[in-house]
Amino acid sequence: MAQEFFNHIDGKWLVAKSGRAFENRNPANRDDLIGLFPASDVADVDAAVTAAKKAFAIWRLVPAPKRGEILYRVGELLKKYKEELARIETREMGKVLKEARGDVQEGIDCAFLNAGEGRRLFGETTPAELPNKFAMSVRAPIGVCALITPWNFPLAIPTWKLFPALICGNTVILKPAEDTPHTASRFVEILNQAGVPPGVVNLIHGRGEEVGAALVRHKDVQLVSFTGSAAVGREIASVCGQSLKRVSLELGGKNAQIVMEDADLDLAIEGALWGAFGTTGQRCTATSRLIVHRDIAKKITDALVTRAEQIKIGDGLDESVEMGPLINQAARGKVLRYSEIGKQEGARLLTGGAIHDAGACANGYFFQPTIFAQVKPTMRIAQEEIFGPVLSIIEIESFAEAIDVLNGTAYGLSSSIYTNDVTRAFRAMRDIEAGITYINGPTIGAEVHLPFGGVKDTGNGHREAGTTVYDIFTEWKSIYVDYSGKLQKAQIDNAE
Ligand code: UN1
Repeated sequence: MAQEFFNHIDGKWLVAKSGRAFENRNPANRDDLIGLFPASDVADVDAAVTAAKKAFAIWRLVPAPKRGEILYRVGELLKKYKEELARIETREMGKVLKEARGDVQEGIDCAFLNAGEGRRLFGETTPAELPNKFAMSVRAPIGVCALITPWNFPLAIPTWKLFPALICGNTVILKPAEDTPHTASRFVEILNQAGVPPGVVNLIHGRGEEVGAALVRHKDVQLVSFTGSAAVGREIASVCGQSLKRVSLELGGKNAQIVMEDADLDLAIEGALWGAFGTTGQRCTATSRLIVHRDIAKKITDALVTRAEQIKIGDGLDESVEMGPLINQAARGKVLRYSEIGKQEGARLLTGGAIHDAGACANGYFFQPTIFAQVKPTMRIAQEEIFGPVLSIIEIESFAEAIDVLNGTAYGLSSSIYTNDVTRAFRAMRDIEAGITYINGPTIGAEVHLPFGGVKDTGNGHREAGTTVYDIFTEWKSIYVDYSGKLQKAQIDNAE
């Protein structure tokens, strides 16, 4: 019998009201059934929103430092269960254990960062323009927040959204991706253990088309925070636009690493391998384009191909494995399609480009590390998000051309340049159109205390993490206190 998992509404673990359930299987081995999860619909969403709305009336009045104390306990428990959580993640998502531990660590970092914010959440006090008058701004919670999270960081991304939402006094409905519901269930158990009161965090499993759509349309949901594809992001934004709901979107990327001829080439090669093939290329921040000066292109390309072919592919639970599977059949189909498109467009396939189903990998969604050379910046493989282990190498002749090529896509999340020329480094920091720029580091590896997000089609202007995330999860309220005892008219009584 498969293990059964539940929704969490108002402190209770419940099956879907319809009684339906869906299967969650290991992408490294389809025969491994992880469990059955509720296939929820609008009725379950309604119940969760009602619970979150009721809990908000109480939670918003709990002093933020007290809310922070709960988050400190959550951080301690995430530390305690780090290994268990990492193994759950690897089994349902496929990333190798070392990376799954990193994903959990990002959640731990996020817990402590937000716990501390419970004693800050600073506003401003300012002088007033009239005598005997006081002015300040404070942050106020928004209400019920829908958090719709992806499968590629099954713990870290829910924590990026949920901890700031809670510390600011909001209540939430978490809707995790259908491919990684187990990590989310275990996470919510831990939140309960830490003392999060009933109704403050509700968990609803199910499909985006049902649960996500119902959340986005619900009149009592005040905010939607979504990480996923640009196509779905556009749909969510247009629905939220109709009801003027606040919406924060973290969407795709087509991130590039530039390597100039003056760079430390060994370092650049290490960076490109990690950026392109880490997490099987399934990060929004993954390195998908390598923009290389033509004088060093051959050396870099040869080394990358040799190294890519040595990457050990397999089940991420095996500590010696370096690259796990793709998340599901559809994802692998997409990566295979793009490999075909690259060939048809005239790029040169140097290695990979095919499914990997040898030996123990026969039952999973594995794909070979893939490298294309002679890629033109306008080709589809250089423009569209693939979300897999595919690297396109583009040669350039100058620094200016490198920046133009890097900026020449619809997205702008992460970016990187390898150079030892300080002038080029500073110009890149200024001229690259992206939310994140690394100098002499790969495009992946953002830390939780700096803003995370991007420009252009990567989002709608918000930044998660850092201190900027609190602008997503609060309303600013300006407060004036007049203690003059008389009517004072701003802009009029104090005019010249
Ligand atoms: C993502 O892929 O959506 O910067 C998040 C990084 C990680 C987070 C990635 N810390 O690669």
